[in-house]
Amino acid sequence: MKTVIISNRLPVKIIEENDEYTFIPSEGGLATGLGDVYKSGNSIWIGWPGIEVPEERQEEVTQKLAELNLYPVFLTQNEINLYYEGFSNEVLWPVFHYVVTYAHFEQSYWDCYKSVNEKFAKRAMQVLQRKDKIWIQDYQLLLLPGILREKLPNATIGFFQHIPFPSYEIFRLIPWREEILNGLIGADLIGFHTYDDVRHFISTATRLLPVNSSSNVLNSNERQIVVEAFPMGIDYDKFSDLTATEKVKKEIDYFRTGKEEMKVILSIDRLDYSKGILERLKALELLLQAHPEYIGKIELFMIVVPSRDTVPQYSELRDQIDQFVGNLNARYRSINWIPVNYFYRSFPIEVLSALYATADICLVTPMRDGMNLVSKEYIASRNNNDGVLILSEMAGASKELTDAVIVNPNNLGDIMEAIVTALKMPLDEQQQRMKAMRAIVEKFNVKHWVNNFILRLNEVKDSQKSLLTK
Ligand code: GDG
Repeated sequence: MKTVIISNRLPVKIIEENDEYTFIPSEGGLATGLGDVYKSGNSIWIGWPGIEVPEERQEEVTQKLAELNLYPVFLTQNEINLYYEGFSNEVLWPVFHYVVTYAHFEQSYWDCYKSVNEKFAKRAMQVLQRKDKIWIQDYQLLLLPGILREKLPNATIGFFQHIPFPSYEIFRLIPWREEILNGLIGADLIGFHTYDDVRHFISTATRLLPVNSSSNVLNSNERQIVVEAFPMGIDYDKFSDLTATEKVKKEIDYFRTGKEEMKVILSIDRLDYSKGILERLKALELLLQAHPEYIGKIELFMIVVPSRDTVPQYSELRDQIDQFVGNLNARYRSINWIPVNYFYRSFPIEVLSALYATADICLVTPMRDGMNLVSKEYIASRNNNDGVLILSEMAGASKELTDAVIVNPNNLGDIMEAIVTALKMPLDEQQQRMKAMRAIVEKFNVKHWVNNFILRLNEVKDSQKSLLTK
C-alpha cells in the first residue's frame, strides 16, 4: 500500500542545457514535508513536470523522473494556457481570493480544465493499486477526487486546498459551481488551512448540492465526507538552522554593514494582486508623510518574485508597483538613502534567510491568503527572539500567530500605526511575542501537518468501513 500524491506541478526544478533535461528535487514546503513519504520508495508523486516536453522525448523524461519516484503528466502549451493560466488562474484564483471582477468565465477554459483533470485521472489509473492512499493537492485539480471516485468507489482519497475557500455568495457566481463541488466531494477527507474555509465550504456544499451536514461531516448518497482545518506549517529547523551557516552569516554581515542604526522592514511575496503589495507601499508613504522623523531611519526591503506575468492583471500590477516605488523613492530619497529597496526577482534561500534574520520588522499584508508561509519563515529565523511581525488578519496564518501585530490590509492608517508600534516596541515585548509564536511554528511544522492529514485520512476511512459493516 503506497501514498500517491497528485498535484499540478511535480516538486522538481528543471534544467535544460545542450538539449539535455536534468531534474533536481525542489525544496518547496510541500516537497520537504512530504519528503519522508515520497522519497521512501513506497510512495509516488504525479504531476506536470513544468515544461512542454515534445512527444518523442516523453519516454526519456518519464524514465529520469521515475528515479525520483515522480510520474509526469505531460501538458501541451494549449492545455497550459487554458487549464492552468485560464481556468485555474483567471477563474478560480480571483474568485477564491474575492477579486471576482478579475474572473473570466470562459467556456473554453472550463472545457480544458475538465479534460486536464481527466488526463491526471488517466495517469493515476496507470499507477494506482487497489489499496493505495491518494492525496490530491490544490485548486487546479478540484474535479479529480470525483473522477477517481467513479473509477474506484472504495479508494481512500484526501484533498487539500492551499488557497482560501470563499463564502457561498462569492462561490455561487461560478457558472460551473455544482460540477466543481461534485468533483471535490469525491474525496473522503477535504482539508483547508482554516476553520473559516471549512465553514464556507460546508455552507456552500449544503446550499448547492443535495447533501446535508452534521458538524463538519457532509452526508451524500450513503457516503460521508469529513471537512477539516489543517493549518500548514514550515520546515522550522531548516529556517532556524540556516541562519547559523557560514554562507548566511556572510550575507548578514553584508546587509548590516553601514546600516547598524537603520530599521529594516522586509516584505517577500510572489507578484500577485492578492498580496496587498501596493497597499503596503501606500501605507509606507503615509508613514513618511505623517512621521517625517522616520525619514532616513527606516528602509523597506521589498522582494517581489516574478509570477504569472503573462496574465494582463499581473503585468499591470507590476507596472503600478514600478511606478509607485519610482515615485516614492524620487520624492523621499537622499544621496545615501532610499526608502524602498525593491527587487523584482527571486533569490537563493540563503539570501532570504539572511534577510529574515536581519529585518527588524516583517510586513505581511495580503488582502487574502490561504495561509502565508513567509510569516512563519520569518519567525523560525529569529533565533534571538527579537523582531516584530505585522500580519494581515486576512492571512490564514493570523489565526495561529495571534502575537503578531494584526492589521486590516484595507486600512492604510492601521498599517501605518502598526509600523510605528513595531518601531517603538520595547525589546522585552518583542521577545515575549516572538517566543510564543516560535513555539507554535516549531510544534506545528510541516511534518506535523503531513502526518496529521494522513492520520485523519486513515481514521476517516476506517470509520467509513465500520459504518458499512454495521
Ligand atoms: C500558496 C498560498 C499558502 C518567495 N520568494 C522566494 C522564495 N519564496 C518562497 C517563500 C515561501 C513561498 O515562496 C511563498 O509561500 P506563501 O505561502 O507565502 O505564498 P504562495 O506562493 O501564494 O502559496 C498560500 C501556500 O500556498 C501553502 O499552502 O500559504 O496562502 O497562496 O516558502 O520562502 N523562495 C526562494 N527564493 C525567493 O526569492 N528560494
